[in-house]
Amino acid sequence: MERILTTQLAAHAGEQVVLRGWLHRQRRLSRVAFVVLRDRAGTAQIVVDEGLDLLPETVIEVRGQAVPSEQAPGGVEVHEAQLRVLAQPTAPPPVELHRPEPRESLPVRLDHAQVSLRHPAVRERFKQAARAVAAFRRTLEELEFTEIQSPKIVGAATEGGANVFRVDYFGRDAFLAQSPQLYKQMMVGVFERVFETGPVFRAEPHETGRHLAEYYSLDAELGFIEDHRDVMRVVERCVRAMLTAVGAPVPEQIPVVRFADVRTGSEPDLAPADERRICAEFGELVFVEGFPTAKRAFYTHPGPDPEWSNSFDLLYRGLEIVSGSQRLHRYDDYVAALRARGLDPGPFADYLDAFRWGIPPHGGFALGLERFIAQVAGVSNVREVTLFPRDRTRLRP
Ligand code: AMO
Repeated sequence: MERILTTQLAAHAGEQVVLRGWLHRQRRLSRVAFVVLRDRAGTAQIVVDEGLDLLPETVIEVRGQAVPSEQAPGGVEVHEAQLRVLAQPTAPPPVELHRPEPRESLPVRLDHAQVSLRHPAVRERFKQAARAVAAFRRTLEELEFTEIQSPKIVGAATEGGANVFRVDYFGRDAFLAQSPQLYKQMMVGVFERVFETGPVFRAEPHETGRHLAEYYSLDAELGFIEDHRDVMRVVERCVRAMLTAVGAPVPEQIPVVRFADVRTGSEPDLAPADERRICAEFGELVFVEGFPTAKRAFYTHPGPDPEWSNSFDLLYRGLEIVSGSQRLHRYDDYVAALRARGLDPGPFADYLDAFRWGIPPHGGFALGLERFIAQVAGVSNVREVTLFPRDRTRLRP
C-alpha cells in the first residue's frame, strides 16, 4: 500500500491507509489515547487503545482505517492503527513542538535548530520564503532577465570596507562577497538584464534584529533605463508577486516620497525610527527616493541636482527591505567617484574595464529575503526566519 500524506486523509475516508511521519504529540485519556502524526504536509490524529511508550519525534509508520470524525482535526482520523517504529530518538527533544507557537526563548531554539525548525508554524515561514524566491524568479524570467551565479570569494569590497570578511586565499588577501554588485553590473554588458539569488556576507559589528552576518540577497540589474524610476517599476512587479505568493495583502499603489521631505532634521540617512514613522504615515509599502549622493555607494548615479542621487529604498511595514539605484555607466565617472570617496581604483580595475568597453545606462536593486519574510510573519528579529543564523556570536549549529 502506498503512503499518503496527512492532508490527503479526508480524500481516503473509509479506506485502509498508510501514513509515515513523526510522533508529534500524544494525549492519553482514560480509555483511549490520541497520537498526532506530523509529516511534511500537516498533522493527523490516530486513535490507539492505550498510550504508546514512545518519545516525541519517534519516526513512525501507521497503517489503519481512515474514519470520518467530527472531533478530529481535518474531519478524518485513523482507527485500528498498527504502528511500526522507523527511527527511535535517543532522547526527548529539547523543545516542545506541539504548542501553537514555540515557547522556548530564541537562543534556545537557535541552539537546537535541527529540531526546533520542525515546529509547523516555524517551518511554514521557510515555506513562505521558498514561495517568495520562486515568485521573484518567475517575475524576472517573464521580463526576460537571465539568472546568473557570481563568485562569493572576491578581490574587492563592494559595499565599503567596514563590514567585509577577510579570507586567507592561498596566502593572498580576499573577501567574502558583500553583494553581487560589481558582477551583476558587468553582466549588463552581456545579457542586458540579469538577476541572482544567493548568500552574501557582512561582518556586521552590531547585534540588531535586522542584521545578519550572512543573508540571502535577491538581486537584479537592467540596462537601457532612463533613471532609477525604471528600476523601481521592476521592484514593484517583484514585490507584488512575492506578496501574492505568500498570501500577504498587496497594496493598490506604492507611494513614492522624497528623502529630503521625510528625513529627520539634516540626518544623512534614515534611522529605524524614521522608517517606522514613514510607513505609519504613508502605508505598508513606501518608496523613499533621492538619498544624498555622498552617503550612497560609489557606483550610485547622481540626480539632476548632483547632491541628491538617483537612488531609492523600499520600506515594508516600517523596515527597509530593498535598496537600489541608477548606476554610473561612464568609465571616467567611476574613477572620479572612487577618488572623491578616497577609494583606490586599483582593486576595482577589472570591474572598471567593463565600462571602458561600453555599458548602457543601467540600474538595479537588492532585496533582503530574511527581512521580507520577517515583516510578512510579523516577527521583530530576522533570526526567527533564518534556518541557521550567522552573527557575531553564532557560528553553530
Ligand atoms: P544594501 O547594502 O542596502 O544594498 O542591501 C540591500 C538589502 O539587503 C538587506 N540587508 C541585510 N539583511 C540582513 N542582514 C544584513 N546585514 C543586511 N544588510 C543588508 C536589506 C537591504 O535593503 N548592492 C546594493 C543593492 C543594489 O543597489 O543593487 C546593496 O547591497 O534588505
